Parts: sequence; structure tokens; C-alpha cells
Amino acid sequence: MSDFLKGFREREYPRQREYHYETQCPFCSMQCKINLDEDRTGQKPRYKATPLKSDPVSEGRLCPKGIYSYSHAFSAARLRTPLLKVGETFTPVSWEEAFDWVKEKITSLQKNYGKNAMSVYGSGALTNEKAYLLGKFARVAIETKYIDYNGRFCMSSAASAANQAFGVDRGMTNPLSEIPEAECIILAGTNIAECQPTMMPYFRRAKANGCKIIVIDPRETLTSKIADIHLKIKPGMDAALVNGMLKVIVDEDYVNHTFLQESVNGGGELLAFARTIDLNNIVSITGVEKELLVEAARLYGRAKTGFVFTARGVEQHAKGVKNVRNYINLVLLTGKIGKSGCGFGTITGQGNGQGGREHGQKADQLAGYRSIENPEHRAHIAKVWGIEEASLPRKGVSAYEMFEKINEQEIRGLLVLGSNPAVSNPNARFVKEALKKLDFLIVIDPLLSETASLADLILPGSTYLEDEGTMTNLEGRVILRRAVKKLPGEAKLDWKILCEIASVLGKEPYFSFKTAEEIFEELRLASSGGIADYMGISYERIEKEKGVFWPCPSDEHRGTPRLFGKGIFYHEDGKAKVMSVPHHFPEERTDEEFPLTLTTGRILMHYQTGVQTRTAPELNKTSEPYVEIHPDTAADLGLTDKGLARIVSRRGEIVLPVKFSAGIREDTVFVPFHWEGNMNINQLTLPELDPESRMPEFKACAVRVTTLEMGSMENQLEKREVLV
Ligand SMILES: Nc1nc2c(c(=O)[nH]1)N[C@H]1C(S)=C(S)[C@@H](COP(=O)(O)OP(=O)(O)OC[C@H]3O[C@@H](n4cnc5c(=O)[nH]c(N)nc54)[C@H](O)[C@@H]3O)O[C@H]1N2
Ligand SMILES: Nc1nc2c(c(=O)[nH]1)N[C@H]1C(S)=C(S)[C@@H](COP(=O)(O)OP(=O)(O)OC[C@H]3O[C@@H](n4cnc5c(=O)[nH]c(N)nc54)[C@H](O)[C@@H]3O)O[C@H]1N2
Ligand code: SF4
Ligand SMILES: [Mo]
Repeated sequence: MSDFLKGFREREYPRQREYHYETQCPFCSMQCKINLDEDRTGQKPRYKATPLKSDPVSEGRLCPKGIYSYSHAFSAARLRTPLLKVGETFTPVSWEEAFDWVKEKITSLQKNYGKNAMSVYGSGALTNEKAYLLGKFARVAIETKYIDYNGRFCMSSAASAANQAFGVDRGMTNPLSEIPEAECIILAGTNIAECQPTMMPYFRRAKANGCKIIVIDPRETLTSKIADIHLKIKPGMDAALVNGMLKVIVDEDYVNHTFLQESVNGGGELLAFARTIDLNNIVSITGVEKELLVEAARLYGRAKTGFVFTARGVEQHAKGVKNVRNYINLVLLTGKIGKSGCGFGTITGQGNGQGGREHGQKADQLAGYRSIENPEHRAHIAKVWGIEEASLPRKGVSAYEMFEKINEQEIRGLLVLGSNPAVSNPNARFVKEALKKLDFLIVIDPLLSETASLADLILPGSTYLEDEGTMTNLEGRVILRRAVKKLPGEAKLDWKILCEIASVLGKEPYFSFKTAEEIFEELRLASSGGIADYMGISYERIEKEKGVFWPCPSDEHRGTPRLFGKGIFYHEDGKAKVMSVPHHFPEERTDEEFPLTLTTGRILMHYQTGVQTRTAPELNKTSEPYVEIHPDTAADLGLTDKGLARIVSRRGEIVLPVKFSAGIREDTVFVPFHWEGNMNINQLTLPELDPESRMPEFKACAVRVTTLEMGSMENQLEKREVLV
């Protein structure tokens, strides 16, 4: 029996009334292991999730999303048959009809408009096997250059910055177990207590050992509660704030000169730049207190060990890459890397945000973190796939830019797997309108997301309980999730759907996989010799060793829990790079008409666009959409706590209940992005993209907040017409 079938415990005991599933939470990058019990006797609560004590990552903890993560998988809302839109309504069809439809549509589209008229959109929620397969599917089955994924909105700025500075992009340079060894930790734009809650005890342990924690965030959050210093920064001003810290570190000489000389390029220039910084100017443009900034720089500068962690607060900006480069400058200038308790990390977001960005669903990338424009890399992958190198497409465009191409009708067909782009893209109104222009949209999803509701064909896919495969967590540890539950109705495994579409398109020989493990075996070969080298990682090893850290180039290799030992980096000369980052401001500055800065993010109880977590009544109960605003700002605007406010940007407007918080900056408002339709805050966000990573500016745009009676866009337009 194959490992895949062995995973089907339910199938092995068909008449059982109590079921036990060993799985892991599908949501964030911690990937906590779960024991899920299902009772069909009616004598106990139907589902009960408990943590797995032996899990070295979660150490036996689960957050509320993990506890209720069975909700969407067992939900009555699960899609059970393919659904074809006939007129305005979805009609159930057989898989045979669905595949015939797909074949006809893709073939005739490409005949009329060329191969690149069809496009593919993936996700960091997918297993490594599916992410890899989707990259191959786009290039070999569809033969298109247009593939990208939701990770573009997630990890791309940090990925570019780490590649530039270190020559490799692995979220954390060290395992979680080293966090308690640090004397000082900087948490910049990362709300770990709500977004990776089971990670918090590592920081509490550090604190108990005397570690000082510095939080950099425009708001007080559950995470900032553990801070010794909270720098309440103006959104978008991280690069400037770090320049202030660099100034103190250089002037007071906490620089590790030996390390800088031996292991880093660009040190001299950065030191000279830091000396020119005017601290008073930094204080006025970042909105933080000078004493606190200086104290934070001293704490980090003087500490013998330390970490800097960033997340989307720093990265989701039109200059997100430069922001992260500056945080990495802090690490390299003080030499706090490559040793125990010393390093850098971008806190990975999605369950497989890490692996999802390594194996080829990015527009410019092939498996093993290879480049699609590099002749040697192309040749390696072409050989593994058994195709001609010349037939491999070149690089495409980033996620949001795909929707621009859809709007221009250069792209006319789209297949989405594991994402809800109609809601998660910036400037969502534009994106929705663009989607409506497509000749056809195919969505593979277990649930009816807003994007799926716009589709011409929905294919019922799988959830984490049914689907086997590996996920790479925030530490770079590759872990295995077994399939434990049968699919509902006629739903199919995602990877089987891709293989069957490939087969009807005549590409069966390249997609004849029988199990997820077979896909992984090919991924190992494809990644071999690449930067993200998985060659030495097997399902058997992962289970035996409770995960293996990449790079792991051979069976004998032990894996790499900590990167950059002995100060050796991944650039050809073995050195890391620092660079000076002059100050910059958000792309859209506030003005009289739009005087406040809107920043967006997450809350504990919901996950992303909420499609999955909204199926859990327990999570819904405690969380409604809202706009967080300082009471003084609200008073000036005539707003009351729990009353309604209208929020208007240059791209759209939205009405939300008000939530007072004395912990947020007075010039800033915060809205979580977990809701669809007219509650979707992305109707307001700015599609300005980072020139290097193509990350949109989700974390800062100019808005006006008013009572309902005032300031609607229509009023504004009327006013303008009167003026004209
Ligand atoms: N509960 C929950 N957990 C999740 C998710 C979820 O949807 N819900 N999603 C997962 C995913 S995909 C991701 S990417 C991660 C995201 O994890 P995080 O990045 O930690 O989450 P966010 O809330 O997007 O942003 C973090 C913080 O950045 C702050 N911030 C805003 N603007 C700025 C700024 O200009 N500078 C600085 N320094 N800070 C700023 C916000 O106030 C916020 O507290 O979470 C993962 N975990
Ligand atoms: N304003 C604002 N916008 C943001 C962000 C922000 O901070 N602010 N953050 C951005 C970030 S970091 C991210 S990661 C994106 C996330 O954005 P999305 O990826 O669009 O959001 P999700 O809600 O995770 O959508 C996942 C969809 O895929 C389905 N799905 C999940 N797992 C699987 C699977 O295994 N198979 C199949 N077939 N389907 C599956 C779910 O049912 C759901 O419909 O949003 C981005 N958008
Ligand atoms: S959401 Fe993250 S922290 Fe919470 S249980 Fe799931 S994997 Fe663990
Ligand atoms: Mo993300």
C-alpha cells in the first residue's frame, strides 16, 4: 500500500463511529500539529482539536484558529461537484463535462490569441508538491509565461531584500529554539501575538532570561504588550527610523568592525552615510520620541546576541524592499548573525509561504529557487521535465500586473488555485471589473469565495485534511502532513485536477503522478543544486526527524537549522551586502482632502479574506469588521465608539463600525482585511508597486474619515461639479 493510501485512516476503518485524525493547522506559518477527534455517536461534541505535545515547533500549543480549523473542511458549504455557470446561475456538471469544457475553452482561446492569453494564479497555502506542480502545469501544460501567486502580496519584499543582502531567502536564519538566547529582539511591523500566536512563548522565555524587546508599530497590539520599548512609528517611515538607529549605533560605536571587514561588502559607505543622519529630522518625520529611539538603538547595539524580525508592516510598501534592507543593515553592522541567538527573520505569513516561494509559481522562477531567465537553470529544469529548453516560457508579470493585463485583454483566460484575488488585491474594484472582462475564469476551491462566485467554472478542490504533502514552515523546516479524511461528494484532490487538465490538453506523459510523494520525488530532483535544495529530504526522513531544514543537498546531509555559520553568506564571494537607504515617504501623502493614513492588517480570529474562518461560528462570534481610530481624532470628526464611519480614499469608500483605541496614532486608522463585498477594505488601498519586488502599498494610503452624513464620494463629486 502506498504511503498516500496509508494516510486514509478513515478508509481503513469504514464503520467506525469515532475518528481520529492526526494533522496540522492549515493557516499560518507555524503549522501547529493537531489531534482532531470526530465523534459520530452524538454523545460528545462532534469535533475536538487538541495540540500535539511532541510537536517541536508549537510545543503543544494551538490558537483559536487552529482549534476551529476543522470548521471549513467539514462545512456544509463545501463544494461537492463541478459547477458551470449557465446564464447567471451555477449548474452542477460531471467531471467529464467540466474537463471537456476546460479543454475546449483553453484550446480555442490559445488558437485565437496565442499561448500567453491563458494565465495561472497560485498560492502560499498550497503544499510544496502543489506549488511545484502548478509552476510546471503553467509552463508545460498551458505553455504560458503568465503565472504568479498571492505570495507576491505577502513575502516578496522580504524575499528580494534577503536575496540582495544574503544571497538567499529563507524566512528565519535560525530555528525558533534559539529565540530565548537573545539579549535584545526587535519586532518591526509584526503582530505575532495575533498572527502566529503559538510563537509568543519563545519571546516570553527570552524576556524571562532578561531579553529587551523593542516593538515598532503605529498601534498598540497584543504583541506590543510584551515590549520594553514601543516605537509608535508613522506608517511607511521604517527606513527613516532605522537610519536614526544606525546613526546612534555608528556614533556610539556599537559596530562590529571585524565582522564588517571580513564578511560584509559596502560597510564603509554605510558608516559614512549613517554619520550624516540628522536625528532631530528623523524624530519629526517618523513621529517617535527621540529618547525612546536612542534607547532602542543602544539596547540593540550593546546586546551581545539579538534578533531583528520584520513582517508585513515593514514589507507591504512601495519601497518595502528598501525598508527590509535597512533592518538587515542593523543586523550586519552589529554582526549579530550566523551565531546562536543571533539572526534575522521575516516572519512568514501563510502556511506554506516559505515553500510556496521556492518552487516555481513566481513569474520569474523555477523550482529550487532557480531563475527562469538563467540559461543553466532553464537547462536543468528542462532536463528534469523532459522538454526542450527552448520550449520553456520566459518570465511573466507579478500578481497585480496580471490583472492589468487582464483589463487590457492581453490575458483572456485565468485559472486560480488557493487564492481569493478579487478580495486580496489592492484597488479591488478595478480588479473585480478586470475579472469580469475575462473570456473565462476557472477557480479550484473547496469553498465559494468571492472570486469563485465570479467564475465560469468552479472545480471543487481539497482541504488540508484530505490532501497529503509537505509544507515549509517559518523556520525553513520542511514538514509532512498526511491525508486523513475522505473528500466530500465528488470533490477531487487539487493536484489530481491539475494532472487531469494537463492530460486532456495532451500533456499526460509529463503529469502521470500517482501520489503526492511522487511529485515530491520529482521536486527533489528539480531543486537539486539550486539554492533551496531539497534533494536530501524524503517523506521518511521528515517523519523520523520531525522536519528537515533546507538546504539539504543529500541523504547524508543533516539539514541546515542555522544559516551563515562562520559568517559565510550565499553570494559568490561569501560576503553579505549592506547599502545606505535614504529616507522615503509613503507614495500617497496625506493632504487637506485626505488627512489620515489608512493602514490594514489582521486580527486574531480571522484568516485572510475570511473564506475559511467565517465557516466557524465560534470565530465569527467575537469579530466584526471595524475601523480602529484614536478617540481624540474621532471626537474631532464627530464619531462615536461603535457608531458608523465612512472611510474614503481616491479609489473608493466603505462604511464600517468605529472602534476606539487610545493605542493607535492619532494620524492613523487601521482596518482588518478579512471581509468580502462592500466590507472589503481593499476597495480603498493603493496599487502602487515596489519597483523591485512588485509588492503593493497595502500599509499606507491617504483617507478621509467622516460621519455617514458627510463626505461621501458622490457628495464630493457633486461639490466638484459645482466648483467647475
Ligand atoms: N490571525 C491571523 N493570523 C495570520 C493571518 C491572518 O489573516 N489572520 N495571515 C497570515 C499571513 S498570510 C501573514 S502575511 C501574516 C501577517 O502577519 P503580520 O505582518 O504580523 O500582520 P499585519 O496585521 O498584516 O501587520 C503587522 C503589523 O504591522 C503594523 N504596521 C502597519 N503599518 C506599518 C508601518 O508602516 N510600519 C511598521 N513598523 N508597522 C506597521 C500594523 O499595525 C500591524 O500590527 O499573518 C499570518 N497569520
Ligand atoms: N489590505 C490588505 N490586503 C492584503 C493584505 C493586507 O495585509 N492588507 N495581505 C496580503 C497577504 S500577506 C496575503 S497572503 C493575501 C492573501 O490573500 P488570498 O490568498 O486571496 O486569501 P485567502 O483568504 O487565503 O484565500 C484563499 C482561498 O483559497 C482557498 N484555499 C485555501 N487552501 C486551499 C487549498 O489547499 N486548495 C484549494 N483549492 N483552495 C484552497 C480558500 O478556500 C480561499 O478561497 O492577501 C493580501 N492582501
Ligand atoms: S493559526 Fe497558526 S498559530 Fe494558530 S494553530 Fe494554526 S498554525 Fe498554529
Ligand atoms: Mo501573507
